[in-house]
Parts: sequence; structure tokens; C-alpha cells
Amino acid sequence: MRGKFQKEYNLKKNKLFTLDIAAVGDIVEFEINDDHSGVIEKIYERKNYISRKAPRIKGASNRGERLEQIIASNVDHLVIITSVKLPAFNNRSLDRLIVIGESSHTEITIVINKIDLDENKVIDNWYSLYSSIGYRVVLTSVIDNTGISELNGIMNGKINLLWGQSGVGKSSILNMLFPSLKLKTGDISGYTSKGKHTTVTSLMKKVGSNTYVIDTPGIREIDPYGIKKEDLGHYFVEFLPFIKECKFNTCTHHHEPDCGVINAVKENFISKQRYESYLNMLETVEEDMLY
Ligand SMILES: Nc1nc2c(ncn2[C@@H]2O[C@H](COP(=O)(O)OP(=O)(O)OP(=O)(O)O)[C@@H](O)[C@H]2O)c(=O)[nH]1
Ligand SMILES: [Mg+2]
Ligand SMILES: [Zn+2]
Repeated sequence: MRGKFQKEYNLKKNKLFTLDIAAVGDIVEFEINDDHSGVIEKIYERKNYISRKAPRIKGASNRGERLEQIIASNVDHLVIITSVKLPAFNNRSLDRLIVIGESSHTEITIVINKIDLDENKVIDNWYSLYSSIGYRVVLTSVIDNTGISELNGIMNGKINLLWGQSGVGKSSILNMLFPSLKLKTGDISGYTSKGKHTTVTSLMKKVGSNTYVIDTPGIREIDPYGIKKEDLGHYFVEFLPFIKECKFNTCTHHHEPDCGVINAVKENFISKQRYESYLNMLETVEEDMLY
């Protein structure tokens, strides 16, 4: 990148806006040097981007603020990959990824992979829950090819970002969909809940005339960046009709009287699991905010 970007970057960094100047998915102008290296001359305005709070870096800041880490920009479709086991299905992580997708205005698909490992049919309830609130949920397995052609159809003609915890099978699914990618995948043995982080950098590949895929490294911490407490409920789509009934328009649906969301949870119109997940996220969303 040209030096001028570095200058801008340092300015922004002081204000703690963002860690990244150019991100995967950016549309840029560039020049090729004599030694075949390239220089980015210009970065075009982003249509949208997917980000999170960067993981805490030791000694980075005495107040503990966390920068915004851009995962990718100009994303049409966030494909959230989860798995039945290894690592176990984690609805709280899923809800965090959904909030990021909703707040970035991308289409969202939820994939539950390793369905071949669902001997006890624990996934049925999750499938019903997320389908009932309006999400497209695709059950997949790369072992027996379940759901892969369905996913292919859904991803066609879009810029697709695959995101999720380490070890859920993001790279494996992409290899099954597009064998020429030959992405490195992990070894099933020795998986912990932390995963092994086989993919280490995000990579965008063109896989069809208008279709792109972005493989990303698995994540452990997923905190949405820049969401205010009173806005969080808007990214839980099934809360929306009930938010209108809250007495206060700054209601955080936590303790306030005459809260439409709390009433809806009591009457089972909103699932307890999603509401608990909301409360769990509410505790953390704003604490590092600058404003
Ligand atoms: N049983 C089963 N195993 C799977 C399935 N999909 C992937 N795996 C295995 O899960 C392990 C992790 O797969 P990866 O594709 O490397 O996972 P990833 O999400 O890319 O992980 P990171 O790159 O670390 O973020 C590998 O051993 C795969 O063989 C599946 O559908 N069923
Ligand atoms: Mg991977
Ligand atoms: Zn409320």
C-alpha cells in the first residue's frame, strides 16, 4: 500500500476506528512494479463490510478498548457455518454471528455441518427454532454429500463469506463445492473446543462467472463491533414486532417495565434460548464503546 494509506491508518488508529485499511473483498486500483509486486493506489468505497471487535492484544491499550477488525468487505451473503459436534453446536456463537450479519445488511444462511454425527438428533430443535424465525438453515455433511448441492445453488452469483468457529468445516465444505480450490483442512483428531485454526488467512476465490467465496480462519471470540445496547434487539429479527409494544423507545428489554419483548418471552412467542442469548450479548456489546 502507498504511504498515504499508512498515514490515514495511523490517524484512524488513534481514534480506534479500524485495524485494517484494505480488506479482503475491497475493490482497489493497483500498479505492478518491475519486480511483479503490486501497490494499491486507491481503495473504493465499501458497499458494506463484516467486522468484529478484534481480540484483546496484550499491552495494546491501557484502557482495554478493542479495535474493529474487518473480516471482509462488499459481502452479499454471510454463510455462517456451525457443526453438530467437534466443535459442539454453540447457539450463542451463532447468534453473535447473526447479529453481525444483520447489522451489516447481508443475506444470511445458517449451515449446520457434520450432520452425519447427529446420532441423537439434537439438531432438530435448533433447525426448527432458526427456521421458525425466518432463517434459511441448511444441514450439510461432507462425509455423505448432504446439502452440498443445495448450498451450491444458494451461493451462486454472490460474494459469499464463510464464517464460524475453527474446525466446523468451512474449508472442507468449500473443497467439496469447488474441488479445484484444494484448501487445507484440519485433521479430525485432537479437536478441542478451541479448534486448531487450520486456515490462517482469509482468502477470496472466484469460483464461477459471478460467484466468489471467501474462506476465513476460525474464530474463538465473536463480539460485534459498534452496536449500542438499545439497538441490539433490532438484530434479533423475531423481536421486532414486539419491540413496538415496549413503553420506552430506548428499552433494552432487560429490566424495563411494560417491555413487549419480555412479555413475548413469557408468552412463549420468543424462545427463551434466543432471549438468554440476547441478554448474554447485551452485557458485552457496549462496554468497550468510545462514545
Ligand atoms: N464427520 C464430519 N467431519 C467433517 C465434516 N466436515 C468437515 N469435517 C472434518 O472437520 C475437520 C475440520 O475441517 P476444516 O474444513 O479444516 O474446518 P474449518 O472450519 O475450515 O477450520 P479452521 O480452518 O481451523 O477455521 C476436518 O477433519 C474435516 O475432515 C462433516 O461433514 N462430517
Ligand atoms: Mg479452514
Ligand atoms: Zn423492551
